[in-house]
Amino acid sequence: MKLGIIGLPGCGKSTLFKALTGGIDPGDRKGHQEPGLGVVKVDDSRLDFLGRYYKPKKVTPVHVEYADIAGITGEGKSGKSLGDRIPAHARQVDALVHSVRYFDSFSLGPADPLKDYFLVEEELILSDLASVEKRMERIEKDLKRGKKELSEEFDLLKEAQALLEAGKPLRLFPPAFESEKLRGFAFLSAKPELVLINAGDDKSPAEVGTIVQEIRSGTENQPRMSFDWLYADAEAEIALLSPEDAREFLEDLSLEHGAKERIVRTSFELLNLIVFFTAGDPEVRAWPLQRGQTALKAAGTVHSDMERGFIRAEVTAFEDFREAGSPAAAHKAGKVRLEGRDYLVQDGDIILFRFNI
Ligand SMILES: Nc1nc2c(ncn2[C@@H]2O[C@H](COP(=O)(O)OP(=O)(O)O)[C@@H](O)[C@H]2O)c(=O)[nH]1
Ligand SMILES: [Mg+2]
Repeated sequence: MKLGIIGLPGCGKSTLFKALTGGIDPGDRKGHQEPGLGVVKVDDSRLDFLGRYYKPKKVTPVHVEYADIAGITGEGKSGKSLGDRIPAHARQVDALVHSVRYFDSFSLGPADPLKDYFLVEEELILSDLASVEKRMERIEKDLKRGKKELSEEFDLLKEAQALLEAGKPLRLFPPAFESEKLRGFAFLSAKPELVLINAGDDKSPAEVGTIVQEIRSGTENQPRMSFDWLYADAEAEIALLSPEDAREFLEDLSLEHGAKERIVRTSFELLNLIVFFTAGDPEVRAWPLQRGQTALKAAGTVHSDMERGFIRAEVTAFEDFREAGSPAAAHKAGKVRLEGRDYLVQDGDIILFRFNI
């Protein structure tokens, strides 16, 4: 899972990146097009439990990759299309983390989160509009040459264009992320987006709540969006501390978990991801999976051979395993289910795939 942090210059992207990755410093990236990259392990107490039980050589958590993407300049109103100024990396991520400044800054002035949010959204929309129009021009020529098979794509693009021209993101146009014809464009305004308010420590949770509410109503409950907030400056410092010291500071901020845990959780929800486990001696491992996917798809996540030669899945819900205390006890209690390829995997399933190739 790859998440790209976007936002206006000085909104706190690099600070946020540090808070989320546990202190990795993306450095001074001014003028760089390469994003800072950081990989974070996703903590999961269920995985820890399985690790303690099996004592395998290797315990592998889910990993989340964050990219600190520079380059959104917020000059959309000047009439220039900024499509080419948004780094290509932004298209390759599974979701955007849109960082919004809610702290006053000496160089940038007082915070205006609502204005900043929509400025960046406009950039995403303009960027997508540029891609759509470029492709439409191309297709128009091909259609004249008789390539009729492109007309369906053209019609979809035309609908997307109308929406974008009205200043709306493609999140509102499901074919933009569902249709085979359009998915490949990786439209920015169609990506799942976590709006993350970066608050100064003089802002109260109630004040942040008001800002979130304002952006929410301004975006009219668009799908594929979620909201969260943090004190990025403080959390970037906390991310450097030992777990014990960190806990103390988090308590001072009335927070139960650090930004790292909270934001990963919100991102999982946003992307509709669940976790299943494979457990045995050489390796105990957590795997991310789209909610609503089948056992066959889960098998393919682990290994393509398991998908090809799939026979069945032996499934134990994590809570049942914990209660039973061992695989044998789980069997005896009738908690190990034999499931076929169409079984819908549930969050926390421990799965043994039987396959034959
Ligand atoms: N007061 C305050 N300052 C912050 C916060 N987050 C970032 N900053 C400061 O804002 C400036 C820009 O932050 P940076 O993370 O480099 O922004 P970027 O340009 O988006 O990567 C830095 O001086 C940060 O220390 C915050 O939550 N509160
Ligand atoms: Mg930066």
